[in-house]
Amino acid sequence: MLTIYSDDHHLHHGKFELIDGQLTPCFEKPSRADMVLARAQKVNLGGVAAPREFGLEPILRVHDSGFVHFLKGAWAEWQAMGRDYDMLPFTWPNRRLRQTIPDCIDGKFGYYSFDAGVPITAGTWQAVSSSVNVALTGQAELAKGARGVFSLCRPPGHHAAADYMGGYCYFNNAAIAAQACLDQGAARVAILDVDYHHGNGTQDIFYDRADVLFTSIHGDPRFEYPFFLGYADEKGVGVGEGFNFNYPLAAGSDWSVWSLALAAACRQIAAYGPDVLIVSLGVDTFKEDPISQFKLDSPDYLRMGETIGKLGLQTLFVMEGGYAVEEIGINAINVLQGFDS
Ligand code: Q9C
Ligand code: ZN
Repeated sequence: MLTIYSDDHHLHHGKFELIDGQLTPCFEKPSRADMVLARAQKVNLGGVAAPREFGLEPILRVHDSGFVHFLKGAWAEWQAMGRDYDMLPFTWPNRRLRQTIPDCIDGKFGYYSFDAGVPITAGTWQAVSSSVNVALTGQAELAKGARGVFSLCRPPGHHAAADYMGGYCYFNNAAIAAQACLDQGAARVAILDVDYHHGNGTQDIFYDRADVLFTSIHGDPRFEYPFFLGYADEKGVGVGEGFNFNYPLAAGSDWSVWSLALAAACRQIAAYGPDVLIVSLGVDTFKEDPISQFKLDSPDYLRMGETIGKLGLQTLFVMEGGYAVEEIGINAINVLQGFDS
């Protein structure tokens, strides 16, 4: 399987995030993607190609134009305030607050985010733009006929909605790739989100649509981030009703439990009959993951890939989370090797 990868992700390296009441070095760091790339090369997964440039047009098919331009100009605005350390938001338009876009950078950042897990640095715009190009280049390879392609995206994307970022995610790489498939003539795209966290951004983007089926297996939001979306009764709305399926699981879930949810999700995907499958591939379900509470082991990822492969669909794998850096390469590439087997 071909891997699409750009070194530009190194340009995004936030310093701190707020965890358990403490400013902690960011878990979402460049070594994550470096380790996945190293493993793909070590096992000869199937070559590595650089992304092509797609510009803003495919991003604007999914994201709000005000949001995109805020992100593009944010660092310059921050610097104009005489600030040269990482940007972080700290106030959000909660219930009964005005949904208004203030003039100042701190107000705008709050408006266009839902948590403080999204540091913006000097290189963030270049990194997030390249991450989208990595996803779109993978989609283009799929359109040319590949059975499976791996877009080694970093930063990840599935927590980002049309007009807000959060949870280490800025642009929703998987959603942008799905929309590109539709814009090139696909009738239906299925998304399978196997990251430990619910893909709230992806769900929100396609919630009122029938042309994208969204399925997600994740830590139950009653106890796990993102807390405010990802419950089993979220089925879609309007013409989108019946095209959204969440599988929230208890803390401590291992493969015996997780694989039942995967089987159920695969049945939904097969019944939908999509032209293309996009997998939001997070491996933070791993038993040693520092911020997660599932118990998958490295060989389980081979079985995960095999099960996905049995759907017999053209499949784009888009990298999302996974914070056990030592094993992230083995686990992510195991999914792809299982798929190819
Ligand atoms: N104390 C992805 O995996 N922070 N994002 C949790 C818990 C947010 C994860 C803090 C985790 C976001 C792409
Ligand atoms: Zn995650």
